[in-house]
Amino acid sequence: MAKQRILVIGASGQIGVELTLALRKIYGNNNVIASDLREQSPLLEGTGPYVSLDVMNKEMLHVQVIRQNVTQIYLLAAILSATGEKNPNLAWSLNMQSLLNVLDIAREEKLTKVYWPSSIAVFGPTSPRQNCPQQTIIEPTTVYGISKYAGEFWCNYYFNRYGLDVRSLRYPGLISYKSEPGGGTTDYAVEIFHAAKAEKKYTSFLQEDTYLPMMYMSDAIRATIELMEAPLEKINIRTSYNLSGMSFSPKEISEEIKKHIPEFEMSYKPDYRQQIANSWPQSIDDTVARKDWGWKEEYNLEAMVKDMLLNV
Ligand code: NAD
Ligand code: AKB
Repeated sequence: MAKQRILVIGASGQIGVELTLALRKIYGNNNVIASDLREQSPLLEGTGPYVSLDVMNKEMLHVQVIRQNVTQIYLLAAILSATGEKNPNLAWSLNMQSLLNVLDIAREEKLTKVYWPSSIAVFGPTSPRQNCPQQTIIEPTTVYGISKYAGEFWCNYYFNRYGLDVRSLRYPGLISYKSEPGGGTTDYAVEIFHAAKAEKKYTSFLQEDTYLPMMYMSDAIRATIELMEAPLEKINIRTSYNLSGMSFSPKEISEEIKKHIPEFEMSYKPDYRQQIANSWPQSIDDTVARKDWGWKEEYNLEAMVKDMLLNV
C-alpha cells in the first residue's frame, strides 16, 4: 500500500483525540495530521503534527490538503444533537457544509478514502424501537438527525457518481474518559462517572427507564479502523452502517456503578433532551456490519463500567 497521509478534522473532540492517537500508532505519528477549530488537546501534544483549521473555509482546507500531501480525511467536526436543537441553523450549516467541502476536495484531489460518521440519530419515532434494522423507515425529528441522514446520501452519491471511497458508521452514544463529550443526548452516560467519583451522586437529565444504544470508545475506534481497512469489495453499504455495542437505561448504569461505589445516589430531572432520546431506537440491529466486515463488540455494560471507574 502506498504511504498514507491522514488529515483528522475535529481532532480535539471526544472521538478525535482517541482516533488520532490510534491512527498515529498504525500509520506513524508524522503521517496523521490533527486539525481543529479549537486548540490542540493536551493529550495530542508532542504526538504528531497539528494545524489550526476551520473546515467551513474550503479554500484553506484545500490548501492544507495539498500542502500536507493528504491522501485520506477523517471528518469529525459536527454539532451534536442537544446543542443542535439550541441552534438548528448553525447545526445544519456546519454539519452539511463541512461534509460537502470535504467530499468535493477529496474528489478533486483523488484522495484514496474519506471517513465521516453518522449516528443512530438518523432514526426517528417511526423507526422500530427494538433492534432497529439497517434498512427501515427513517424519519428523524432533530436537526442533527436530519443533517446526518442527508449526509449519508451525499456519501452514497459521491461513491456512485465519482467513485470516491467514502465510508461511514452510525455510532451509538459513545462513552469515554480521555476527552469530554461535545453536546449530545447520550452525554449523561459519561457525566455520571465523573460525578460518581467526585461527589458520589448524579442527577440524570434522562428518565430512569430511557434505554439508548451505547458503545465504549475503544470499541468505536476499533470499528472505525476495521471499517476503513476492510477490502473495498466487503463494503456494501455506502450510506452508513448500523453499529451496536450495548443498550442500557440510566437506572441500569447507576445500579452497575453502585456495585463498585455502594454509596452512589442517582436522581432524575429530565429536561429537553428527554424528547430527543424518546425519538431514538432503544437498540440497534447491526447484522449487516457483522456480515460484511466482521464487526464484533468487546465491551458490555459491566466491562465498560469497570474500565471507566478505573480510568476516570
Ligand atoms: P465533539 O463535539 O466532541 O468534537 C467535534 C470537534 O469538531 C470539536 O473539537 C470542535 O472544536 C471541532 N469543530 C467544530 N467546528 C469546527 C470547524 N468549523 N472546523 C474544524 N473543527 C471544528 O464531537 P465528537 O463526539 O467527537 O463527534 C465526532 C463525530 O462523530 C461527529 O460527526 C458526531 O456527530 C459523530 N458522532 C458522535 C457520537 C458520540 O457519542 N460522541 C455518536 C454518534 C456520532
Ligand atoms: C448525541 O447524543 O447527539 C450523540 C449521538 C448519538 O449521535 N452522542
